[in-house]
Amino acid sequence: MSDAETLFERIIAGEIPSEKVYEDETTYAFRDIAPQARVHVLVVPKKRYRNLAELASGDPQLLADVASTARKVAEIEGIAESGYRVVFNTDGDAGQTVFHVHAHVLGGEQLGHFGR
Ligand code: DGP
Repeated sequence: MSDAETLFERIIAGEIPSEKVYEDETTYAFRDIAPQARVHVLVVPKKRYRNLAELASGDPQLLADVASTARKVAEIEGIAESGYRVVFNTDGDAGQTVFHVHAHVLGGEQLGHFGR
């Protein structure tokens, strides 16, 4: 992992404004700037790992915290019952653009199926 700070460290630090949905000791959740669904919230661990694979091997408890925050976001946003999707884009073919692992929580409408 490079030491270069990513956009999300600056968002977590409040240096770049964001629309916060939830925060606790280890995670921060905020609205995506370019929503792909009626509800589109990003959940990030405050400690940076590059992607899901590095988070899973480096700090499984923190991955569990991210999953727990995704569930809380769904409850806060009122989509826990209707259903929602949680996505971790990982590197090149998935189009990951910010290399600070984040879960996309998507819902609030019928989502299209996976694919190209
Ligand atoms: P990914 O492609 O999985 O790396 O997703 C990065 C997401 O980050 C993308 O959906 C757009 C979002 N994003 C990029 N810049 C900003 C920003 O400055 N503020 C917010 N709230 N979201 C951002």
